[in-house]
Amino acid sequence: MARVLYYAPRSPYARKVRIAIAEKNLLCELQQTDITNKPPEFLKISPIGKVPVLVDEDGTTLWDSTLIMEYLDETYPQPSFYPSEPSQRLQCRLWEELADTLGDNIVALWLLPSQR
Ligand SMILES: N[C@@H](CCC(=O)N[C@@H](CS)C(=O)NCC(=O)O)C(=O)O
Repeated sequence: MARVLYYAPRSPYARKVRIAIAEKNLLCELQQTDITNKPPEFLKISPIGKVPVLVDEDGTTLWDSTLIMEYLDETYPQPSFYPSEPSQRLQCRLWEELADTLGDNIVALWLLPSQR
């Protein structure tokens, strides 16, 4: 089956995953998803109702951009996104978490209201 990424164009979390997919040169269908009026088939695979959601070629389905990034890096290691050395990896994850937390605030203040 084809790999599919459920995304919204303005989602910074989906964009993070789209960049990793492009850098890793993976074939992937992009399924644009209306997060203000979520289709039932999307809610079936996304218990938290948020994009991004990745459905991999073997049917592996996962959500949350950070979990998707870790999964992609472990499953398709070239080129690698996270450093392998533990302290460098931790630094990278800390910056990613900081960016995601800032993203949460931006999404709450700006992106979602302007899409309604
Ligand atoms: N922690 C999640 C956050 C995902 C997220 O907040 N996505 C937003 C779009 S930017 C969403 O789908 N919101 C829909 C909703 O809250 O109903 C991740 O990193 O994937």
